[in-house]
Amino acid sequence: MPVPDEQIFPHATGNAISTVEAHKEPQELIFYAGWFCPFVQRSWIVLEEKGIPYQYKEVNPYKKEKHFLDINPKGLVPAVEYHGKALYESLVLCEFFEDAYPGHKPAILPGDAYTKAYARLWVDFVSKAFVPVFFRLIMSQEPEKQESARTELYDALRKFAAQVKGPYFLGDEFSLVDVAIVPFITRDYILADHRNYSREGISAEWKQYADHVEQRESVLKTKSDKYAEVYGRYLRDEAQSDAAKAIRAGRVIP
Ligand SMILES: N[C@@H](CCC(=O)N[C@@H](CS)C(=O)NCC(=O)O)C(=O)O
Repeated sequence: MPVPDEQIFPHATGNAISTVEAHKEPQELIFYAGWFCPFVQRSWIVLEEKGIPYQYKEVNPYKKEKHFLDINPKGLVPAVEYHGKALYESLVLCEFFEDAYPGHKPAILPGDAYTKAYARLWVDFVSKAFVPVFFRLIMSQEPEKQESARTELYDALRKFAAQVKGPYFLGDEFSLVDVAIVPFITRDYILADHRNYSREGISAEWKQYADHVEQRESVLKTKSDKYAEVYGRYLRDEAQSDAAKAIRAGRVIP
């Protein structure tokens, strides 16, 4: 029997347990999270990078409970309540944290207008050219569909890696571009185990970048060790998440 989405493992595991434990106390910023979610990990990394006080609340978004739909009508994690007002969308939240907590460093977007716009261009590339094909490759069952998704994924990551200044995407400073992609790097062992993916098969630049960025402290602090159990539903093409339904229907993921 397939495991329904609403019965996923209920809490963070691995390194992320102690980060969750350290953020139980009420704060003016409530972070509604799912430990397993790569989009959550983006916003969580920025909270940890900046040392912003937040209260972590685990939500199972597949249950679509009313109290959570009141915060995010889309019913997706991550979401926040800030002084009683709600916001959601991982990348919007990352920029919100930067704007709402200007005293909390490091900045995740460069001060220079051109470089900031350039960073946003590559965040957009991650959202459009990489994330959908990451899910499509995991969900593909037939060998020829896997092959075509893998070719598309490799092509996107080669283009991305060719722009990496090193060690981070923009050079010495960790930025929103790294934040946007690193949760998927943390989970790429699932592709390596099941979809014939390898970092070195993409390019030496990609491997060097991926090996380095996944060791960032904020990434390690927000990392769980049970991702493979969640992605089993995707690997068997049984997931009923909004993203999985969109990928199957050829729609843009929500
Ligand atoms: N575009 C959203 C995507 C968030 C998202 O898809 N979250 C998933 C978990 S990884 C979710 O809440 N899924 C619940 C569902 O699909 O019903 C973002 O970047 O925040």
